[in-house]
Amino acid sequence: MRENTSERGLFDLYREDPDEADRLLFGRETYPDRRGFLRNAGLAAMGALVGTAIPFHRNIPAHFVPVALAAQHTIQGKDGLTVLNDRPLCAETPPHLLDDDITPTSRHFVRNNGLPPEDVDAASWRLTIDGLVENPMTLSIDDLKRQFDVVTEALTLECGGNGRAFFDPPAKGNQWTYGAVACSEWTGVRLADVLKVAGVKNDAVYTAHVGADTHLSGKDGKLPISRGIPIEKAMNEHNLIAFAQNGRAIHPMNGAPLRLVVPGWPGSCSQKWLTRIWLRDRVHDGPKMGGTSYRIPNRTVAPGAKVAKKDFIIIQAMPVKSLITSPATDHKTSDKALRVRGHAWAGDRKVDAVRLSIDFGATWIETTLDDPVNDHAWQNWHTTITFPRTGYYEIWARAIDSRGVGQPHAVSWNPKGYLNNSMHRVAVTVG
Ligand SMILES: Nc1nc2c(c(=O)[nH]1)N[C@H]1C(S)=C(S)[C@@H](COP(=O)(O)O)O[C@H]1N2
Ligand SMILES: [Mo]
Repeated sequence: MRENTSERGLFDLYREDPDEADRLLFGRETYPDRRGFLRNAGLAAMGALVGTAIPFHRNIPAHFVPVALAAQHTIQGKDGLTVLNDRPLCAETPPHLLDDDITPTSRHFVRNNGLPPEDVDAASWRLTIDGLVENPMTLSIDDLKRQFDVVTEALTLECGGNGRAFFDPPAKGNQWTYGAVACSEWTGVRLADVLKVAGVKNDAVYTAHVGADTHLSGKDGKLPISRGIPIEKAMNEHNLIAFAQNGRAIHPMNGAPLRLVVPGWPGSCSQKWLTRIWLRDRVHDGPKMGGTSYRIPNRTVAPGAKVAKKDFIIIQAMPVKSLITSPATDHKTSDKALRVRGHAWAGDRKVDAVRLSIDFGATWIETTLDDPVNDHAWQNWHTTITFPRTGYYEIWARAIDSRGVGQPHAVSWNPKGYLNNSMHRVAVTVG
C-alpha cells in the first residue's frame, strides 16, 4: 500500500473511495473491468491483516475488503474485537464482550494514532522526567519499582471519540460505536509520587507526554500524538505510570512496556509506550492538543454548524455513561424474566444510580449499583426485569452521576464527534 500520511487505512479507503482503494491495492487502473492482482505491497498488507496468505486472491471481487478484516481475530492476543482501521490500528470491543467486571487484556480496545514501536525491550526502557522540575531524572522500570510504592487499580479508560458513529451529520474519524472503553487492572507507580520526588517547580502548569511510537509519515522525530494534563489533575493519586495490565505484561498494542493511565479523562491523555514526561509553564502544544483534536466548541452548536477554531476548548473529564453488557442486542428469549447487567462510569465523579426503561423512556426501573472497587473504576449494576407480554422491546440504560447529571437521549453535536454519552439501547424479543 502507498505511504499514508493521514489517518487512512483500508477501511477508510474503501469507505471514502472504493475505486481508488481498488486501484491502490489491486492496480485496476488499466483494466477496470477485469479482476486485478493484489500488488506486492497490497497483497502483503492484506495478508498481514488476515494473518496468512490469501491463496485465491486473484478472485477477490472489486470493492472488496476480506470479511476477516472487518470481523475479528486479526490482532494477536485480542479476541473478538472489531477492527475499525488498520493504519493506524484501531479496534473496539462489542458491548457483550465487555461483560467482565475487570476487562481482560484480550478485550481491551486499541486506539493507535501512529505506528507502535517494534522490538520493545522492558529491561532497557527508560523514562525521563524533565522540564520544570528540581531534579530531572531518567528511570528504568526497575528503578520505578524500587523507588516508589507499587499499586494495582482497576481504571476506566475511554476514548474521547467513543460513540462517534452515531453523530448526525457524521463526524470524520474512527467510527467507534460503544466499545472504545475498558476497565483493566493496571499495576504501576503513582504519577504524583514520581512528580513529587522530581520536585514540581512553581511555574509548572501542565504535563507533556511523549511515547515511542512513530508518525505514519515515517518522518524522523515527528510524534503522532503528545498530549498533557494540568498539574492539578496530574497530582491525582489515581494516575499511574503502569508496567502491568491484569497482572501481566502490558499488551504490545496497549502500550508495553510502560504507559500512563489517566482515568476519567479522554484516553488520549494516557500516553502509551511512555518515554518522557516534560513539565511545562504553559498548556502543552504537542500534536493533537490544538485545532479540533480532543477539543469541543465552548457552547452548544447546531448540528453541522461551522465553529471558529478559537471557540474550541480542551476536553477534560469524560461525562457519565453506561453500557448494557448482558444481554447482547437482538436477544431472543421465551422467558419473561431477564437478568440485565452492565457497567457505568462518570469521569472524575462517581455514579449514583443506573435506571432502565423497557417502555421507551416512559418509566424507569432502579438497578442494584455496586460501589467501584476503587476510585475511577467503573461500577457494575444489575437487575432482573419482567416483560409484561411477548413482543419487541428495547432496554435503555441511563446512569446519573454524583452531581445529578444523567445521560441524555441524544448528545449535543460537535464537529469531531466527541463525548457521545447518549443512552445505550439493546433490542430484546420475547416470544
Ligand atoms: N503513544 C501513544 N499513546 C496513546 C495513543 C497513541 O496513539 N500513541 N492513543 C491514545 C488514545 S487516543 C487512546 S483512546 C488511548 C487508547 O488506549 P488503548 O489503545 O490501550 O486502549 O491511548 C492513548 N495513548
Ligand atoms: Mo482516543
